[in-house]
Amino acid sequence: MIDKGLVAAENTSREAALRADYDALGAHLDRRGIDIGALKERAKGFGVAVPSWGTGTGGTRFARFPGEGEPRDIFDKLDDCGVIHALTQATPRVSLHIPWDKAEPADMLAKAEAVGVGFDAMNSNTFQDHADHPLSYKYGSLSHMEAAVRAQAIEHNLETIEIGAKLGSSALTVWIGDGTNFPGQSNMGRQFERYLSSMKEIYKGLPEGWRIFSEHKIYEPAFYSTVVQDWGTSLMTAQELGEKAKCLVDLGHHAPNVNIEMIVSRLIHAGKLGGFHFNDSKYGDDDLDSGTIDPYRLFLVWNELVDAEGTPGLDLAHMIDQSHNVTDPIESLMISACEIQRAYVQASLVDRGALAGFQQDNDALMASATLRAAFRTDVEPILAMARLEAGGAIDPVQTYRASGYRAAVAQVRPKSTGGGGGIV
Ligand code: LRH
Ligand code: MN
Ligand code: MN
Repeated sequence: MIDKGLVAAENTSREAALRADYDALGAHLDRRGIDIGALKERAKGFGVAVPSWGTGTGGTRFARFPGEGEPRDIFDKLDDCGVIHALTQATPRVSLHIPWDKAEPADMLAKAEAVGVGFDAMNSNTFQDHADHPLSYKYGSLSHMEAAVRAQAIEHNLETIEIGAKLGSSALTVWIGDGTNFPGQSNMGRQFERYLSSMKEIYKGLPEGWRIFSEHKIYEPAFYSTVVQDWGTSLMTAQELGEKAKCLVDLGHHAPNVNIEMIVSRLIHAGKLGGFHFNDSKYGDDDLDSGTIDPYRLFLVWNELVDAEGTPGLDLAHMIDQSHNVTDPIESLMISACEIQRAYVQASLVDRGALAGFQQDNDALMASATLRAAFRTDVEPILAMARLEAGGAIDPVQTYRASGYRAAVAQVRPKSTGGGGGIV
């Protein structure tokens, strides 16, 4: 883990500059009628879950280039997640993927407690074959033609819930790769019906207080049609299943230029928004660090969420879903957590009264300028002060580098081999 003394020393070297920046920003916001202290408290209350699978180096469909000190198992991954939370104070939970993270639940709980994190939504996996599943998912899982394959996939989801229940999780995210590569390969209507009836079986197995999230994705691994390809299908699914079913929006799962913030608004309207997989992308499901390609889009998504605060029943699971090929995953996940938190704080300083007035008057120019005024405000001193006061690092990445954590774990974690891609 990261030595607390090191964090304190690193913070001491940056504290005077931070206080000066924070005071200057406070005076600036005060002139705009905004209380910096209230924003700092919001920043402190923010949390986004880290994906266990994001702590390892991902790959492309072509190759994987492993880094030093890659986590060997869920216990190493939890160590890494503990580091991310210790430094950012913004990632209190971890989202697990089964079977990738299968281990004795009591041991996972003990490890999580030791490193100071809890568990968010569980993820099932029927987009690849499992060593202990006799039947293949090559031609689908929950929507497969064969009842036996569907039953095996349903059973896996129920097992994932069972593991999650022992860990204190209360949600299951279902993403399937089912679809087709060629027109005519499958009857799209009947395939969707098979999917729905499988999901109904899983829904019946949800324990009290649990929710099920359906995650849509436009394409990949299926390249012609995908069973749960967009938010319309996801919404239909959630509506047909019932109250405990919600939709999960992975920002990378849409066609380029799709207005994701509007999808968010519609799902809130329907009472069916359940959570997010945050990441960024330029072309497809690129799984790049949040806020590194289109930070304005991230801000606009948060603008909808902040605007909807207080909506009855709106209870969102915020998670990151990324894959790292050329960066240290811990650094990338810290950057993402901070960028998501930044968008949240920036969205929190939108002058909503003024915005409503401009909308009422059809003053498009000033309405848009009102959003951009919030987006342009550099809230870094607020984020850094929130981290400092919560016991984190003013500069998480530099503090992490100074700690030598990666080199230290590389001593005990054997170098993993490269090979093909695989992570979706
Ligand atoms: C699919 C996806 C889904 C999976 C994860 C590994 O592209 O976004 O959430 O569980 O990637
Ligand atoms: Mn995802
Ligand atoms: Mn994805």
